[in-house]
Amino acid sequence: MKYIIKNGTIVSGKETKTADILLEDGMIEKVEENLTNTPIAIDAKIIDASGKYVFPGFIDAHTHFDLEVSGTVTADDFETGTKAAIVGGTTLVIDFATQNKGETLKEASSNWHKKAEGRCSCDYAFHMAISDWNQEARRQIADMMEEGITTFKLYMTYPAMILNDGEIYEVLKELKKYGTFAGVHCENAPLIDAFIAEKKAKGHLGPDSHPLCRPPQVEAEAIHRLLVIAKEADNPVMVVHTTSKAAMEEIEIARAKGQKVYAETCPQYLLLDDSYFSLPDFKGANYVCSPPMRKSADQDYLWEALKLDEIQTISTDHCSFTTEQKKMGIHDFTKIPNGMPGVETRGELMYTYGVGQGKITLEQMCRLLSETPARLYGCYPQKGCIAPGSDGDITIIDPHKTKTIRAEKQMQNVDYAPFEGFEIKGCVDSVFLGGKLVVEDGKLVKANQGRFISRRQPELL
Ligand code: DUC
Ligand code: ZN
Ligand code: ZN
Repeated sequence: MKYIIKNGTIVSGKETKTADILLEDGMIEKVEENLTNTPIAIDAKIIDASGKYVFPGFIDAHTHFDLEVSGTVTADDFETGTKAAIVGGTTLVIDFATQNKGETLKEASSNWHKKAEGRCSCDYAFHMAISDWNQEARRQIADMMEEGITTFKLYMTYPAMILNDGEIYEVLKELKKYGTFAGVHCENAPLIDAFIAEKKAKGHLGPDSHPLCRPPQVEAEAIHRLLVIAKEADNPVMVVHTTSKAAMEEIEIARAKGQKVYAETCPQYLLLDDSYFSLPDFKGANYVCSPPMRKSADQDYLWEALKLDEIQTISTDHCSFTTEQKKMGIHDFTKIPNGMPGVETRGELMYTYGVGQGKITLEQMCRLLSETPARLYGCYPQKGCIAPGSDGDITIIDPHKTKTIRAEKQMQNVDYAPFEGFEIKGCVDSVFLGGKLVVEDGKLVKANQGRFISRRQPELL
């Protein structure tokens, strides 16, 4: 099927313009004015996008689907997670293939391919999370690059995945040889353990203790340390899920000294605060994620950083558990599986509360959700771009359409919605994936069209 998306306001990282888009054979064939008046239009289906915003499909570069955490498995697997992603306008997720200790990187990659293959309703790619650094892992970085798994992830906390500072240094230095970088989860693990021991000794075992054991300084210290390590390794690094003013300040100081540092944040750190951890009836557990949400002053600081282009990407850290799973920690907050859903709501939240409230521009939204992740993660201009030759991945937002976020209406396989009751003004209307119309009027009409995206080396912006 051939489509012409007519008269939409096409958004790029640089500008907005009104034009028509011809989609054919999975690709964007033409972006020109008045295509519907040409012979090309005869056998094309016309989609009228007048008054709507036409974005390159959104990329969520931070999801955890079908991941084992704390003795349970995330509620969303690749089937439910990518259905939620696509109705939210995300046409590519980059999930974390995770090496368990004792496994090789190739085994981890093969495990993740098995989890995802044939089940995805949006395109998917993998970063490789290295949890066991040894000679074999070092050798297999080359294999990962060959396979199109061209970016990596390291954890400075979580016993199952943590690497020490020396190991992080070695990995970052090795990645430099391949012209690539890692995203790093920055928290000071021993300090968290000491704070937890104090809370437990006092009998403070509820979810409200969670943020107190992982305060902003625990994150900021780890970021500082990571940036010292990255400087020694002489390689750029991505600080994932940046939550706070203290965290951003560490990044800004390093940048001021000439270091290349990328920063990612997530909607929960922009729109939710730490008061959610104190919700009654164990509802605070639904918000337990690491690092935790902060104060409203931190939110303001992050919005300002977005406005100043100091943050490069907005992803979700989608890592969902049902309220039943969260109950694993009913008597001990450290047993609550960490993570929240979010893959479905990111685009609409960022449009409504970012663009709609004048905090970011349409062009910035395009850079944060599409163009920059595509560049940094080695798939631009195949993704992240509306231009002839790019994949036919398009997300159309209707700025006049409204809704209220409700758990019972969501595709995410969870019985609660972290943004329950949030009003949306600017809904995902239609989504094209590989030139196919897969979401119409906000509803999934064609499932299972996703394919694996083998990526190239990043653009080290
Ligand atoms: N944080 C979470 O809350 N969940 C998954 C992984 C992470 O870093
Ligand atoms: Zn993390
Ligand atoms: Zn994560």
